[in-house]
Amino acid sequence: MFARATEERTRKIIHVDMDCFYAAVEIRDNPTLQGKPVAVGGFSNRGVLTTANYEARKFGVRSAMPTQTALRLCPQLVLVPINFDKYRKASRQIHQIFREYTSQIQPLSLDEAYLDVSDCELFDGSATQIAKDIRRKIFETTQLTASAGIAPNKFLAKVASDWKKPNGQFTVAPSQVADFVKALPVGKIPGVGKVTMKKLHEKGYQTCADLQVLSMESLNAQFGQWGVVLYDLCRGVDHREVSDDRERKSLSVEHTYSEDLQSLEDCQKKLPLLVEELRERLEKKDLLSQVNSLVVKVKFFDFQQTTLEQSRDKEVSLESFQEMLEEAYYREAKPVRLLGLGVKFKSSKPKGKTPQLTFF
Ligand code: TTP
Ligand code: MG
Repeated sequence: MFARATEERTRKIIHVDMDCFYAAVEIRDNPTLQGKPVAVGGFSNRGVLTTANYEARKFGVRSAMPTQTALRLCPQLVLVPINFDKYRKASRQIHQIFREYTSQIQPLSLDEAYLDVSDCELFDGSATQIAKDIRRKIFETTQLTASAGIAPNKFLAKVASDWKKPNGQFTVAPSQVADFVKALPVGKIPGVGKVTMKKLHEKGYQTCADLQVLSMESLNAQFGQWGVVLYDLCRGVDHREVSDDRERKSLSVEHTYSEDLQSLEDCQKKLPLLVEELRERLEKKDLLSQVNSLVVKVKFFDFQQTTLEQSRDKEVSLESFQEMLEEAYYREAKPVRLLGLGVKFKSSKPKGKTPQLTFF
């Protein structure tokens, strides 16, 4: 009679992530690259790689690594130019496959998405089998391999998709959640990027088990409202829905420096932390997939300010912002008191006459 009115049902979430996506597409289309260490991108003046295949990763080559560093680690590395049209085409094919299983799909980037398959009746509702079938179909259609994580929520599904990479999958069943989450480093928690991770490490928290000893009040006092979410996350509880968040229009981070930055080089040195903060906030809100354009704001010592917005094919990456900052800085080339980085989101509303957004 007094049963809880709203029993929460266990969800089945799959996180699909293509293996070394851009590189895999390039190797598929040029079989002479097979077996060789390959990286994509990195040709611009401040060249940074977008990704590398597993042969190159054996040498320590990584995404976002400067080309010069990568070539030092792996002199025989083959560099291939970026070809977004091809990646977009593969991405469209993958999404079409997803739609055969569920309509609840949340893309995170071209090669990554969450699927809520709680209502999918195929394979007697086995999410593990569904994930296997999705990966099989992706390979059949695109000749590319994908990895998957299967879990009762987005946090654990995403962690699990890395477990058996490349070309593998891992399931965290509801009964395994408590054990699985305890050993996870705090850096795996969604929204914990480099900045928060450093804070947590300084306080002596390395794993989710370390955080579990803290009361909700204590987490709230240390991290504000987000501490309350953290209380759940470190226990493997994550209520975020698989859905697009299309209503928010922009998000930004900015910093005023106590001493003016005297050169472009000084400004560039400040960028990694700002990019990291921005990415962290986007990840916390699961908004990375919604980014439509990037914005850089530079306020000079005399309060004159300039903003630069770019959209096509821009990723929320250090490399993109470095290029934009260079352009914005040289409009005036004088000491800088404030730097701001931001993104604008795709709009779900029909295009029409809307007032210009005030950005920062
Ligand atoms: P990821 O899924 O992070 O990486 P990946 O698919 O290359 O490799 P993994 O097997 O570990 O999943 O990113 C997907 C694509 O996004 C990647 O192929 C290239 C691009 N990318 C960038 O352009 N810059 C970056 O810093 C990262 C991380 C990815
Ligand atoms: Mg990937």
